Amino acid sequence: MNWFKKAMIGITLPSLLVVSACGGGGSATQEAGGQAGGAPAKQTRTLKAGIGLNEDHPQGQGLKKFAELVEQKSGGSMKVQTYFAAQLGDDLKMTNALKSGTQEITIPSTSPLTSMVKEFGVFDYPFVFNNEQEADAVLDGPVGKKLLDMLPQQGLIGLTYWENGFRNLTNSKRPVAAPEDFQGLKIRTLQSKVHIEAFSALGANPTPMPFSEVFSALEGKTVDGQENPLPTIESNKFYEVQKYLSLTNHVYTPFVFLVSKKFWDGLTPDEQKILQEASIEAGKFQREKNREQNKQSLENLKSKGIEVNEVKPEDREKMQEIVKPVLDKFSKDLGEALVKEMYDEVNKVRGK
Ligand code: TK8
Repeated sequence: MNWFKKAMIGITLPSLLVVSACGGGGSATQEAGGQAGGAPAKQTRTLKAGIGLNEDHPQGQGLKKFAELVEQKSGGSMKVQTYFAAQLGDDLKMTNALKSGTQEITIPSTSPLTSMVKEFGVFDYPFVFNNEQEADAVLDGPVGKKLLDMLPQQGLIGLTYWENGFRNLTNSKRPVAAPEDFQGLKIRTLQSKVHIEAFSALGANPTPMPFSEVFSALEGKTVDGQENPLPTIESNKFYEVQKYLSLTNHVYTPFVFLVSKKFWDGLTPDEQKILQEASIEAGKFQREKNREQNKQSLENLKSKGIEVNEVKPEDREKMQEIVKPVLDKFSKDLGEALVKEMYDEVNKVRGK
């Protein structure tokens, strides 16, 4: 075959290029013969992207949007294979797969990443944000950037933040409205020291575990409760195994959009730009969907029969006071300047 025919195949039939399913560094295929005739070889890359939540959850919708955008922006030369519902493993397992280069993309909660970058613990502080706009300001501002900049030394590239959201407590024992109601409750928590110690301070019995084990732990009563944003409580059907939903809104969890550094370093600047732009664009879409779904899920959960209770502002303040010494202790370790910068940014949004 002469160079012209080869080039034509590259232009008109890129989808016929065979893509090998190798693991490391994303599978890339070059047409045999490569540069020989002067026409640059067309590379097709296939990226494996996995998340912990379901396809119908805003995180899943966001990932599908990201895949579409990457395919569009690259003219089909980059393809994203999507995996939902922890099919490729939980947040930590997938993040480790990125480090070793056997998976290209994942979008975990920041909390389990505290075992790699402890400073992510500042996002586990309860009662920092009152609304999503305050979270956006911190995540999209210098504090969020500082944390993303700590990822490359862990073999990870952090492109942007998506939204997991404000967490609410569910349990099978009683409505939780005041601090005393936490007493003795066995609660599944995220794998984060800040979460574990904050729940202990409130008198609960925290049991950290990966997300995919939560439903059966609730069902088998290994734990009494768990806490997650409303869209997750609905999408993962926790209402089937929980009686009470308390609108604690006690903490906001970000998702962080991660790419394997091993893979990233082998990309052209153009390819990197495509992923960067697509992750941010899809992130805007995902945040919007999540905020809509949050309202919708509250209605849906009520109609499923879970008993919902509010938390009075004064009880929230009491909870805040109880966890304060825990947070002061962590700030010494995570960096008082960083923590201050986070609160300053929030106060700026509040006009203080
Ligand atoms: C999904 C997790 C989950 C998180 C948790 O992978 O573990 O409770 O809130 O949604 O990131």
